[in-house]
Amino acid sequence: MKTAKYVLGAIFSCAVLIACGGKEEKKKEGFSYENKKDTSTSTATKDSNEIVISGNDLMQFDKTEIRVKAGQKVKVTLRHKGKLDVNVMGHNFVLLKQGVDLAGFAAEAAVAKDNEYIPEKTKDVIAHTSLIGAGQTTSVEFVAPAAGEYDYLCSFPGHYAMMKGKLIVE
Ligand SMILES: [Cu+2]
Repeated sequence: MKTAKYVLGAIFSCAVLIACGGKEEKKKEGFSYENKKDTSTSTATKDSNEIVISGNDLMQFDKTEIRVKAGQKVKVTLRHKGKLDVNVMGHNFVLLKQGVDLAGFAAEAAVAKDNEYIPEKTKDVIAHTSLIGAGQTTSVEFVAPAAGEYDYLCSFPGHYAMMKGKLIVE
C-alpha cells in the first residue's frame, strides 16, 4: 500500500513537471511574438501622419517641432505624463492659423476657463484637443493645412511661454 502511494506520487510530480515545462515554453513563444508585433506597429505609426506628443508637470512638451505633409490627414495624440490634476497642470494642444499672435491668443484663452481655455467662437484655431490632467490621453485629427509654419501651444493659463512649438507643413 505504502509503495503504491509512493509510485503514484512520483508519477504525479513527473506529470506536474512536464506540464510546467510545456507551459513555460508556450509563454516564451508568446512573449517573443508580442515583441515582434510591437515593433511593426511602431514602424507603421512612423509612416503615417500620427504624432504623439507628451506634456509633463514642468510645463514642457517633449516635442517643439512637428513635421507633416500638406493635405494629409494628421492625428495628434497628447499624453499627460505628470502627476498633477487638470485644474493645476492642465494641458492641451492648440494649433493656430498663420499670422495669429501667440501672446494675444494666449491672453484670450486664459480667461476662457469654462471652454477648456479655448476662446469661444474663435477663428484663430485650426485644431485643438481637449484639456487633460495627469495620466490622461487625448487626440485630435485634422487635415494638414498649406505648406508653411504654424504655431502650436498649450492654452492653459501661463503655459504658452514654455509649452509651444512649430508644426511644419512640407
Ligand atoms: Cu499646459
